[in-house]
Amino acid sequence: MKERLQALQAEALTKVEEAATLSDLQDIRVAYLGKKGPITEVLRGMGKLSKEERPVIGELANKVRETIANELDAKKEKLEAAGLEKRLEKETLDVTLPGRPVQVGGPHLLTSIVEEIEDLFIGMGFEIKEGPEVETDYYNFEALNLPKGHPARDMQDSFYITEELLMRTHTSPVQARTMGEYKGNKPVKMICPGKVYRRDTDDATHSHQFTQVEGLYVDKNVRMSDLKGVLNRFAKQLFGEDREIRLRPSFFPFTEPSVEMDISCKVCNGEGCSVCKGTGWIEILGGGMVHPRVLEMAGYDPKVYNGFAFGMGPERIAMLKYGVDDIRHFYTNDVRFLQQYHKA
Ligand code: 2NM
Repeated sequence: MKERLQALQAEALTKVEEAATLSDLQDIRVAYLGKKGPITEVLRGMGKLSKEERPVIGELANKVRETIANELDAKKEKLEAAGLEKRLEKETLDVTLPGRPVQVGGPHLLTSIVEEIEDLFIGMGFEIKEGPEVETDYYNFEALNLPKGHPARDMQDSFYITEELLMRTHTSPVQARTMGEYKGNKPVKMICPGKVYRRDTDDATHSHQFTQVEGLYVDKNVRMSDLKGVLNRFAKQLFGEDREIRLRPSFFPFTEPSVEMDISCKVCNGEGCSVCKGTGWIEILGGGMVHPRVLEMAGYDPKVYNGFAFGMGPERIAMLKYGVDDIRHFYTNDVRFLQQYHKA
C-alpha cells in the first residue's frame, strides 16, 4: 500500500509538471484528489490493515494528498503569472504616441462679428440693449413714424401673429422702448443687436430672419458731424485704417435728414471692380438725424433734444469683410464653412 501511494504521488507530480493549462490542473486535481480518486480509495481500504500499519499508512496518505495539492497550487500560480505576463505584453500601450486631435467648437462667424461691433461701440461709450423679438405694432411701426397705411408697412411684409403683435422687422423698437424708459429727460447712447424677421423669399442675399445692429445717440446738441465721426471710427476699426467713408443722401421714415454710408472698396482701392460694381464704393449702413416726431412720441422735446441713429446688417458686413458669397451659409451650419472662421 505504501508503494501504491508513493507511485500515485510520483505519477501525479509528473502530470502536474507537464500540465500546460489551468484546465489541465483542474483535471489532475479531480483525478487524484477527488472523492472517486485513487487516494480516497486507498484510505477506504485501510480497514483491512493491522492496528500498527493503519496510522503509518494514514499519515502517508495525508502527506501524499498534501504534497500533490501543494504542487497543484504552486503550478497554478506559475501558470497564472505567465498568463498575465503574456496578456500584458499583448496589450502594451505606447503612451508616447501623439493623441487624436479633439474637435473643438468656437463662436459662429456672425457671433464674432456682432461681438466685434459691440466692443467697438462700447469703446465709444454706447451701452448694449436688448428687447423682445415679438413686438407690438406700436413699437415696431407707430413709434417710429410709420403710421397705419404708411407704404413702408407694406414694403416690409411682416410676420404678423395677431392684429397687434408681429415678429419685429428691425431692432429700432428696442430704441423706442429705451427712450420711453428714460422718460425724455436723460441722454441715450445705445446699440441694440438682435434677430429680425421679414417675409422675404430666401436667396443669396435675402433671408426671412437675419441680424441687425442699430445705434442711437440722443442728447442736447447732437449733430450730423457726430454721426459722421462715430461711423468713420467704426468703419476704420472694422475694415482697416486705410478705408475712407462717404455719406449719400437717402430716405428713412424715422430719420430726417437720412443718409447711407459707403466705404472705399478694399479690393480695388477705389479704382472700380466687380465687388463695388465699378463705383469704388460699397454701401454698408444707413442712418440719419432722428425724426422730431420719433423723439416727441418717446417723450423727448425735439426743441431741446436731438439725436442720430443708424442701422446695419452684420451678415452683410461679414460677407464683405470675409468674402462670403451667400447669406444662407450663416444659417445652414455646415462645419466646413463655420470652421474657417474659428480663431486659433
Ligand atoms: C436705419 C437707418 C436709419 C434707426 C432709427 C432709429 C430710432 F429708433 F432712433 F428711430 N433706430 N434706428 C435707423 C435710422 C436705422 O437702419 C438702416
